[in-house]
Amino acid sequence: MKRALITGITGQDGSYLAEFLLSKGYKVFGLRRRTSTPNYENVQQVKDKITWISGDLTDLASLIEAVRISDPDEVYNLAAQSFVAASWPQPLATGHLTAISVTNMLEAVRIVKPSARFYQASSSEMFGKVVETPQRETTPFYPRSPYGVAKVYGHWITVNYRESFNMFACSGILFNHESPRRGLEFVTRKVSDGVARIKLGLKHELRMGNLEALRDWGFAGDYVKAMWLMLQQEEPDDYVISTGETHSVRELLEVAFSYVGLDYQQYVVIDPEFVRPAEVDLLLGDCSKAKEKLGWKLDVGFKQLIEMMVDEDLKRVRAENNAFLLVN
Ligand code: NDP
Ligand code: GDR
Repeated sequence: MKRALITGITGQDGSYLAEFLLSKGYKVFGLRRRTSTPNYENVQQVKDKITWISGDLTDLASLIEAVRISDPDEVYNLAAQSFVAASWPQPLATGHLTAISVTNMLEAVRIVKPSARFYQASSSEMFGKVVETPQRETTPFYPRSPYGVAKVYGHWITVNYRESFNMFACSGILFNHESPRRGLEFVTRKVSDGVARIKLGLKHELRMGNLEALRDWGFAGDYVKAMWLMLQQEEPDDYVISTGETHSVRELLEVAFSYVGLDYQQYVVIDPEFVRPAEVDLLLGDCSKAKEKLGWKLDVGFKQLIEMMVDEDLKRVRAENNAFLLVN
């Protein structure tokens, strides 16, 4: 039975990856940090099948212990401060968590189990103010936020450990991917949750930032399969994972609101609070390398993804509201 250690397992990607690896017969170990209120929402269905290890990205001793306990064949390093907008007010925490902690994890693997295969969650945010379109593995980086800068460090330190210590270390340059488990502050989920609340009469406006930003949005459930495929190859390498389509935030609003029979223009208010100090205007990935070498493909398209998220939020908000009405 193969053994995998996942950091960031309580997040969106970690939860889909855990389910996927369990379905493949893996023994899954999940690193969990101490929080005042435990947060298992995303992993509810598989919580009891995961072997939990207490640890924090910033605490090398705990990561060494996590690798020792799990004795992994594969390590998926997904944990990070992952919200771009939060990286301006918290640049140093973002640097510690999203950049330096990658070295902590690589060191833990190098010291305890250097033969383990390592996946680093790199990001299309590294392309930032894009130098070419579409973006591919060879496109130079030009990050536009403290988050993007931190991810560039994480990417290069992963490449460096591969080249310095001959470790099987891969970096997946993933473009935006979403799901009903996406954090509520990210734009797709903010919109699907907002649409559900407006449709149910619980909210009357949705305050947004830059509607012209263009993103290449895919489904998280498809993207975690690419992570696994990267670690099954003969040689470690880096891959872009994307849909090859780009859509604006405005289009996202149109699709989500019209799905429930509403016109977004009657509800959306532009609020400078959600406009970023520096924006990534356009992302569009070319994932032909992943398609050819990994045989990776995506199943869920943009419209289907957004409608799935609206459906799930309608169900959840309706149930929460009914429960509230019953109690009060
Ligand atoms: P989430 O924000 O949903 O999950 C982040 C995870 O990191 C959570 O499990 C969180 O734990 C954990 N974490 C944060 N800080 C620490 C810490 N100090 N110690 C241990 N764990 C910690 O992110 P996603 O699932 O969306 O993304 C996964 C990774 O992929 C991230 O590195 C992200 O930057 C990267 N990425 C994501 C993309 C996307 O579109 N989703 C695209 C490209 C890259 P807790 O639950 O306790 O907060
Ligand atoms: P992003 O995702 O920054 O691309 O990073 P996010 O969904 O936060 O923003 C996408 C685009 O939407 C614009 N936008 C708004 N964004 C938010 N969150 N809220 C708003 O109200 C709003 N209005 C407009 C943003 O300006 C931006 O252009 C995500 C994260 O998952 C990263 O961890 C990951 O690395 C990248 O995707 C790839």
